[in-house]
Amino acid sequence: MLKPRSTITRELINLDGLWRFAVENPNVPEPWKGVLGGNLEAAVPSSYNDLFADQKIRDHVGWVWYQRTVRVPRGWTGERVLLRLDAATHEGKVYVDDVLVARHVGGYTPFEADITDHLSPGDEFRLTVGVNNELTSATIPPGSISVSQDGRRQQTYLHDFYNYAGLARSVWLYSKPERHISDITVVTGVIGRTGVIDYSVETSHKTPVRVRVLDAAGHEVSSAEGTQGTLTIEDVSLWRPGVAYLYNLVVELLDGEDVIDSYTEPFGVRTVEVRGTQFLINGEPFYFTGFGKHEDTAVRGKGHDNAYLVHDFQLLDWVGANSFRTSHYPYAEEVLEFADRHGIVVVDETAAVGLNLGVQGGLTGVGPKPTFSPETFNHETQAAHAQHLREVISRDKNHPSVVMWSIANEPASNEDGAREFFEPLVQLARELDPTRPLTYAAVMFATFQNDKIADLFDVLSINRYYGWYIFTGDLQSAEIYLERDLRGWVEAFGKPIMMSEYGADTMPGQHSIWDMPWSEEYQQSFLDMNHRVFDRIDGFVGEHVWNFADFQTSNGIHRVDGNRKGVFSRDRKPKASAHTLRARWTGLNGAKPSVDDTEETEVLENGTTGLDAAPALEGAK
Ligand code: BDP
Repeated sequence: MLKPRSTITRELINLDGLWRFAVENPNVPEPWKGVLGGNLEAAVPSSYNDLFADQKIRDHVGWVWYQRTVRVPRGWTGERVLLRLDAATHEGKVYVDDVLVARHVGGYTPFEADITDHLSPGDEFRLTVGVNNELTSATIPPGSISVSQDGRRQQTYLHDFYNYAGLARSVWLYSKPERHISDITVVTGVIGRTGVIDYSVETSHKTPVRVRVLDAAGHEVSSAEGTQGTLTIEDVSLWRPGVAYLYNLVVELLDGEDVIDSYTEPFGVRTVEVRGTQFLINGEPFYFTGFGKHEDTAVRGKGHDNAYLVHDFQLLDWVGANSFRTSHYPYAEEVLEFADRHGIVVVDETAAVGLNLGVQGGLTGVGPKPTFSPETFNHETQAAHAQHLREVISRDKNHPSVVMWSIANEPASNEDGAREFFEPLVQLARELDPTRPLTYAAVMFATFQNDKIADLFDVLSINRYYGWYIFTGDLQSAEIYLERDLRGWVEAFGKPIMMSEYGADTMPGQHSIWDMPWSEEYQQSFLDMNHRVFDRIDGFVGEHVWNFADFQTSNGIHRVDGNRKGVFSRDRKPKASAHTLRARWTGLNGAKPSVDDTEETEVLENGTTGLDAAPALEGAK
């Protein structure tokens, strides 16, 4: 799906700003039919939850309404007019005056409405957007809704980050010609010094197509005709981690000599490949350093913010990170474009977080239900996951920064039914994008002995909390069990392996000379312990600390104003561990840290394994 852009044939108006806002009201069943009642206004883009000093709005489960007036420029006569919402979390309904023009389920992917037939250029209209925050077994991510004793609807879900909702990304009005370009796919390869670009263009009508490649200075370096073909760039400048180089693909629809539509898609020339236990970018082994992140800041929740975008990337650079995972949902497109321009490598994750009922056990004393069954996560869930996958890959396929898709975070890959659930999704992802490796982040309960899906994927991403949720404060035992666990995966699957999550909650200002959980020193020692293990394992291709910054979570006794595993606080101040990481990562340039501690840890031979230790985690979370 093309991002709306202003070109010589297309105009673009940003609709961000303050919109009228109201929570659904049973007395006003069709709120789009007039001006929204009340006097609330909400910022777009922003999640709405933390904007108002009103617990009822924050906790509301169901629809909220946004509204503003929009004028279609008089000059757009003869053009198609579209509305584009970069996201409505988790479901959106769009009305132009009284008419429903679009409905979309899935909170982290864009959707559009062609509204040409509902108005005339020069007209002003009432744009009303309903947004629903409900999560069920038919949504990705999943959740469930219950009704409290006093009749309030309550949402529960299987991930810890707070269920922020609303219009957290931009809204656009744009024009495009009647005969237009509807999609572009760019796949790049390299032979010697020559860049080889396979392109394909979809158009609304059968019309001649011309494509031209411009280098960063705007010089044409290659061209071709037709809706698909191969372009070559001599003496190509590659897109490399840390050294981004972007070309522009200018696609034009022609009517004789006239250009009837034009669209410019930036792209980078690079290759990605998994070979043996190596992850190769441009044929060179790449070692991931960085974080799992969140879209999360105070007040705006998951609202996209360019100031935080710039600052977060500055901090990534400062700390020596070369990559991050879009845990646990695809981020705003601006984030990927920024990564493209600045050479940061991205593992693009879907919103399939929490396909795991196992984590519900423990404290409640009630045994967990099977995750995959007709009554729990079933064909409907799988269909929602498949649709989400289509939308993510369609949106993000041309970003050079995206080197791998993460299909899910911590699914119950150890449970019966996991293979039946995931095998068709893996197949679908490979059909949609045969070029990028696939991974999923494996939960602690999924071990190399009981995991049912790892062989379907290219890279093993492992989430482990030895020294935090288990062996809390006992880094010596943690080190032994972590090493045994990771070596088991390496030996069982012979695939590249990376640590996709490891982290310890830390209160800035809390200090200790002992291994004291929550202290800044403990977070440092915890990371050091993990790093010693990683450096001893061949086939290890990367480390993503959990998390880049502290983030807001749902209410619960395990969190103090959110998850505190950030290496930076929520307002982006470094904890001591930021300096530990900076010392380790700076100057690596994608190479694996050298092993300066080659001493092997003695592995326990008493029969206990990481698998045996896992149940302790259930009670701990
Ligand atoms: C992992 C989840 C992540 C959590 C983290 C934690 O993947 O989303 O925030 O645990 O508990 O299981 O900090």
